[in-house]
Amino acid sequence: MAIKKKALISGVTGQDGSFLAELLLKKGYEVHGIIRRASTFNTSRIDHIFQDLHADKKMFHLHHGDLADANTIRRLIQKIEPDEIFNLGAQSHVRVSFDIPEYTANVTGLGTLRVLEAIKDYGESGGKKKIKFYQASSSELFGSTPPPQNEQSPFHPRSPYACAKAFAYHTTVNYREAYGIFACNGILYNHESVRRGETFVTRKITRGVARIAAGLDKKLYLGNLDARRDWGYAPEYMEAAWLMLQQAKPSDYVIGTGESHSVREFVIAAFAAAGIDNWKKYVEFDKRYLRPTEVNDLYADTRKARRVLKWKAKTKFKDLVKIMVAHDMKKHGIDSVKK
Ligand code: NAP
Ligand code: F7E
Repeated sequence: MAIKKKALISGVTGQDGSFLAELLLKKGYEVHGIIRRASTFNTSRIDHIFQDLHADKKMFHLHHGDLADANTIRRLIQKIEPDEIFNLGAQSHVRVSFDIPEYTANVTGLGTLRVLEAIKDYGESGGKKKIKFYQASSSELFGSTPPPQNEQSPFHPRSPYACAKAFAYHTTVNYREAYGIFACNGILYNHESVRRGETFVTRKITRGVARIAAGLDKKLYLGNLDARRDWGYAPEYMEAAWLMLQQAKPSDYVIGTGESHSVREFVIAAFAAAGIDNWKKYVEFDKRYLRPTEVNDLYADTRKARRVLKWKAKTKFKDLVKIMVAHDMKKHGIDSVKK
């Protein structure tokens, strides 16, 4: 019988972590996830996994830990001895990073260094596994670099979040070059789903539209409608993350759809999917949602991912909007989404 691979996921309770856990379990991995202690339940995105597993509960394990706590990270890696580590944990909200820059740098930036140091020490102290490492890098690294961006495009971070991710990106490359660790950066463009956090713009819009359709809200308050993003479907992006660690050599990859749309286009598509005319009647500007420095336009040049990983985004913009609107409408008992 083939030996089961073990994976350790930081950020397992987040959007991506939950999809990645499902994917790896389907592939037969034993999956370990790091969760933060919270005063309320924070496992709603992964609770169903325990129910779905039925008999074999030994395949999915959760451990308390925090990316700010190097001792625990180190201890978990030594105890679990994973084959692959996916570092998805982060303070991941760009707007919030302007309010808590030091915390963001600590978790999103230094957190990556802590995991890599623990991997390095594990190897140097006689650990048997050659642990592979995936870093959740971001298109935010490109910031004001004009699109399309690829693996060679210069970085120009425009937020404390992006600065922290730039530190993490370069640390990942450095540990690969300096210590021979199989470490990859997945430079992922925005990816969304029904599990997207409700304060990111796509989910805020689909949730708001559904609440308006249900008569619960009269207005949706948004910031900059002109920003353009390359929005893809999150489960597909976790397949790309996994593929990176299955290659013969470690490398860095840009992952996106190759198309950009404005926030305004997302709003129009979401109201249309809900069958509501005249979106302008409902959308109000609120300057609280502006950022001191904005990222205007991002879309990916994904030739490398297509060539090496044989990966390509499948879900198109309009379908993504419909998936999210349908889900949020259903919560209020409304079943119809316009074709
Ligand atoms: P998310 O939904 O915000 O999830 C973030 C995860 O990190 C959550 O599980 C969160 O735990 C955990 N976390 C936060 N602070 C932590 C800490 N101090 N120690 C340990 N874990 C901590 O983010 P996501 O959308 O799934 O994104 C996953 C990763 O990809 C992040 O690193 C993000 O920056 C990056 N990324 C995302 C996108 C995107 O479009 N989604 C694009 C590029 C890169 P709680 O549940 O307890 O809060
Ligand atoms: O903003 C504009 C806002 O917060 C998108 C994270 O996953 O993707 C995400 O970062 C755009 C920005 O995502 C509102 O100004 C307008 O231009 O949904 P967002 P993000 O900043 O692109 C990257 C790739 C990551 O790595 C991050 O972790 O939408 N916008 N009005 C608004 N944004 C929000 N949140 N709320 C508004 O009301």
